[in-house]
Amino acid sequence: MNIEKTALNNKQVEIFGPSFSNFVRSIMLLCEEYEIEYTTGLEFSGETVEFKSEQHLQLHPYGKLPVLKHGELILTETASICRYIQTTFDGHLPSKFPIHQLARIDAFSAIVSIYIDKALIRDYLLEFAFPKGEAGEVRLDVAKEMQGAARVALSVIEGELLQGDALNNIHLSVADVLIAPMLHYISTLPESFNLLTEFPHTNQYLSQLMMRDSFNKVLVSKKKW
Ligand SMILES: N[C@@H](CCC(=O)N[C@@H](CS)C(=O)NCC(=O)O)C(=O)O
Repeated sequence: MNIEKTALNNKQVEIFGPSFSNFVRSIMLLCEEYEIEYTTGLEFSGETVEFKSEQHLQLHPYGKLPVLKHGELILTETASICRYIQTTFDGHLPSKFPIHQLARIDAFSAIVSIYIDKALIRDYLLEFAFPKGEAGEVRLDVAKEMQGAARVALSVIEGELLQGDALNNIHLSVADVLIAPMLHYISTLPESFNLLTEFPHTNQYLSQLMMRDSFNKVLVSKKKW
């Protein structure tokens, strides 16, 4: 109980994972929004933890990133981490989102973390970020093959923007911070691979989010694909 109370006053977290990861970026966005101090990288609890090492597997049984440390609490899975941060640091949350809307945001966050991330990031963007061609080149044919599923993912987002209430509300939702780093990465792809241009509401939504200082700070692209 005392430990939990202390946590509420402790506005410092460690994020285990590199700052280029879209999921790490989701947590960084929330930290920026709530003015929480954070670190990123493979340093955790004062030690360097190698990716997929025994230590890493103790933190996450499937060796995934990110992992959060807040005081005594160690937490995995980005959507759960974001929910924890929002409920811990946003005293106004109950008045921002009615319970049914919060439940729909939660459900859409799962859709984003599981299916949309796979289609946009794992199977598509990563072809550019970590090219797997024989001479280290981007396999454009593979990327093209993945465009169908990426378009489906973007149409799910477009549909949610038009008919749902998980995204683009007056107040930022966990689903917003999960989706924004994914969309931002897609927007940085070479012209014929930037599928965002085919989805006007989604494109506009990203532009609006990028007007926030925190998004502008965290969602940077150093890489020229
Ligand atoms: N379900 C996890 C997925 C996290 C995830 O896939 N993270 C990527 C980095 S962005 C990762 O750990 N990739 C390494 C791997 O899959 O082996 C979450 O939502 O946090």
